[in-house]
Amino acid sequence: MGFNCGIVGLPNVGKSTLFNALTQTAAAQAANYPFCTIEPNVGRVAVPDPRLDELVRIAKSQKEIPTQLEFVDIAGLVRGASKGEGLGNQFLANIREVDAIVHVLRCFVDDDIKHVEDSVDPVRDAEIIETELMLADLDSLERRIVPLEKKAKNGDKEAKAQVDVMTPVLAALRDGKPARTVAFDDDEANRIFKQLGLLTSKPVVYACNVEEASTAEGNALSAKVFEMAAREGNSAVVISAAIEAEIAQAWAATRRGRNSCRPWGWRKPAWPASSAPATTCFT
Ligand SMILES: Nc1nc2c(ncn2[C@@H]2O[C@H](COP(=O)(O)OP(=O)(O)OP(=O)(O)O)[C@@H](O)[C@H]2O)c(=O)[nH]1
Ligand SMILES: [Mg+2]
Repeated sequence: MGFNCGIVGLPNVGKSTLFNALTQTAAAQAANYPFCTIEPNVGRVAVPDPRLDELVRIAKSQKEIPTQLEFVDIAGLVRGASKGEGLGNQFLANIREVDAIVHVLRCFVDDDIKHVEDSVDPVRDAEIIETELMLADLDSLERRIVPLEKKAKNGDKEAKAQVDVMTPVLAALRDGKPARTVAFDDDEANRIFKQLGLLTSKPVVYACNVEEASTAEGNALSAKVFEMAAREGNSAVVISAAIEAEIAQAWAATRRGRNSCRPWGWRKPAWPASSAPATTCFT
């Protein structure tokens, strides 16, 4: 079974550009105006794994089917989205089922690319998005708990178990804390918690979108995001979505020209493996 990631962030920060880089396509329209994406873009990429190559070799398998990562690129969220600002928050339903959230944060300065908050501050932006995700979770739980409480009062055990999980999560959300801060120590409660599909219960990877020159080391803005991620127990990576998308598309075009990675056995490309597209074939 593959792993699914939902890509979130403010408008115009590079979400679709990153989606195109990851999927080696130009499938998602990426353009310099907020709310360019309206309908979600869904793409899958194969994850290269040298261990699988070795198993295929030993077992002399006819086919090698690598695991897949699915990415869902959705419309940008803005401050007040839960109250209908911008495009609202209805499209978050498209990422309720994902395993992890990739949160794209603008860490590049470029006066030609409009920022909806009119200044570049990735930590503030992260808080805006996290607040909107918490409000979406709060709204969804508040609607779901009412009928369950009635059932629980009438002796429905499953409903009672769900209410027992939802109640501390609601308290945390009302207190401005994400659902992931609530811990349960029994398996059944954890199963119910996972089934709630709360956006703020999912692990987050902050993708710091920096200018090309800072791809290797990051910059002062991405350093602040790394500090925030460490405090929260989340992770962060540095990317330059624009240059990654360019490389990925050039690489995909070359590969189409050659038909496939096999049977020629390609040489390692000039750029380091860490910045190579996910479906790059190394031999
Ligand atoms: N200078 C610079 N521009 C970038 C970078 N990444 C993306 N952009 C530009 O920023 C603009 C917005 O990029 P998108 O990928 O469409 O942004 P988005 O977050 O999907 O925006 P919405 O769909 O409107 O929410 C485009 O013009 C991109 O070329 C970057 O690393 N540096
Ligand atoms: Mg977009």
